[in-house]
Amino acid sequence: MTGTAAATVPPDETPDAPGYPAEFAERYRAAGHWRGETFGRMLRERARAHPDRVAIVDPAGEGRRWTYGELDVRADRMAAGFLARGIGKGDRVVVQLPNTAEFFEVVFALFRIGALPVFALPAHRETEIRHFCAFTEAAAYVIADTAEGYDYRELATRVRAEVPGLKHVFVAGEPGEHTALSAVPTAPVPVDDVPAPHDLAFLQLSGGSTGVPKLIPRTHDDYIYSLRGSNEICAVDENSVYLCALPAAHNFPLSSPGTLGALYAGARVVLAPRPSPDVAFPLIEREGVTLTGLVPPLALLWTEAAATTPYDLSSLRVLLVGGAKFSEEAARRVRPALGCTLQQVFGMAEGLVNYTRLDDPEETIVTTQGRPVSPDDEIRVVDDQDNDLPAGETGHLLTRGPYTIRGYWRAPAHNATAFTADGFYRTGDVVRLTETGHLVVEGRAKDQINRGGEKVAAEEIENHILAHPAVHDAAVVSMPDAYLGERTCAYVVLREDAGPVRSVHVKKFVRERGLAAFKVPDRVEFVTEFPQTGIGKVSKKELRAAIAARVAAAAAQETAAQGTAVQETAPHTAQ
Ligand code: OOB
Repeated sequence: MTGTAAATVPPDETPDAPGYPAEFAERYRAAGHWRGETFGRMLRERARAHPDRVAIVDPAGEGRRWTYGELDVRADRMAAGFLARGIGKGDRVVVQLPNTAEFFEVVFALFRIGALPVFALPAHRETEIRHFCAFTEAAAYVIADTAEGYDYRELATRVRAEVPGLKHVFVAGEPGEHTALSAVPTAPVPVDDVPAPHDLAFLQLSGGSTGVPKLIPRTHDDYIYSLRGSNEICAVDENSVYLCALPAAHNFPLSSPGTLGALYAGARVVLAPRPSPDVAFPLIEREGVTLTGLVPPLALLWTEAAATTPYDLSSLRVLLVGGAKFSEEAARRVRPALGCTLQQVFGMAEGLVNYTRLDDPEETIVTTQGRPVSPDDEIRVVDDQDNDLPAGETGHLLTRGPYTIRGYWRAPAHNATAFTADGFYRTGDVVRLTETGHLVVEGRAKDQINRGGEKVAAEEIENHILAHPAVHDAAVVSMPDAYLGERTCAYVVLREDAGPVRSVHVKKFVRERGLAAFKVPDRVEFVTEFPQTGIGKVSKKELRAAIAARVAAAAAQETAAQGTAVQETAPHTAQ
């Protein structure tokens, strides 16, 4: 699958960075959005201004605290080592690291030489990593030895056997048969061909709704603008302490305002190996964390855990919540439970980020998903035919602006439909604009499941299920879930001659194809045929309604059973 995807899109026929038209680039520069900064220079400038200030706190192992000066020197040495191994400007490097200090050492080294990190998540497995390495023709793949009980070196061995072009595997920790990351750094050397501000800085992953994840090309100029804008809106300055609790490579903790926003401001980044309250709360107390970002299920967990925690969370000023819809009910609990201001974030790796403002009325904070970062973010809410809707009506969100991409990387066919002719990105989100210009996310038109912020492309999973020899057809839809908001349900039609297949077999089959665990269907329903739409397509709307009804009925039954149990036990307890 991955090999063919790479082979069908010859690199020289499609631009790597479907660019911003000149008139827009000029406008964004004239407005002061694009200021000609690069990540490499940004770190150098901060290191010169305040070399001894702590930049990164990594509590793993015996704990590390790197100053700006130290991070700068480390990035230089790592950059020189990468260059010495033949990795240079424009080369792609798949980075799959947990929340450790090396993540920053590696990505700033790559930024400095103009090589492009491809941001994989620790949850990704063989199928995804093979695709990233093959499709981007990656020169190198950077991993940790093990994390959360998983051995990435074995994964790398398998990927390397399948992607011959992958020259290097660098391992933070014990390298096994690969190369130790610690063996890479050498004496710093001048970099001849430094990246320009309009050059690509990295490739981010799309949540996606297609068979394979698309790659998002972001430039230094556009991304740094989103950091600067986010810092201003979230009041991040040199006294801020940002806790990175979500996976560092994801766009939300990376840039909204995230670790890179914090480093841009000269603030301190504290890395949490896991986002659970038992790990994060002690770090908040110890480091005086002032802000962090969470997906809704974790925000719920934190608000519950805060009630009984022995840790002092009073340094926390702002909790950003985004990645999936945060219910109004849950949003109302944040301030009383954590004593901080909630900022809802509705963002996307493709660009556009919306925040509620710190001084918005509480009602706006709890009932909307914010408004855009930039005055030059263009927002359209349209009907199915791309006609603009009257103000306040619910429709498809289209957007264009100074930090929103104009196309995915090497995906001309997909770009033809994912963007309008005049460059608006079709977000796939269904929204409504309030009178104050805030957006309320009402739903989604894209064929994706948002599993508490983790995105699952239905088509991707359907393709894997279809590979099962007993499966005739598959349709993956979302089902409501009290904790994650949504989970995945796979409807499956078996072949007539298929032997007995159970739900666990389908789940195991998908897992064994080497996918991130969050993509394995939560539930499998067997049916003999799918409901159809008027024009003979599978009606996912009906499938969603059917599973939602079953989930609701089961919940009602459970509540009723509990009620009976209470009634039955009540006389006894009363005695
Ligand atoms: C963030 O980025 P992605 O690329 O993983 O996912 C983007 C999609 C959006 O198109 C939307 O469908 C959904 O995630 N989403 C939300 C949301 N925030 C994101 N849906 C409802 N309410 C929200 N607050 O998820 C992301 C990137 C930067 C900052 C924050 C989140």
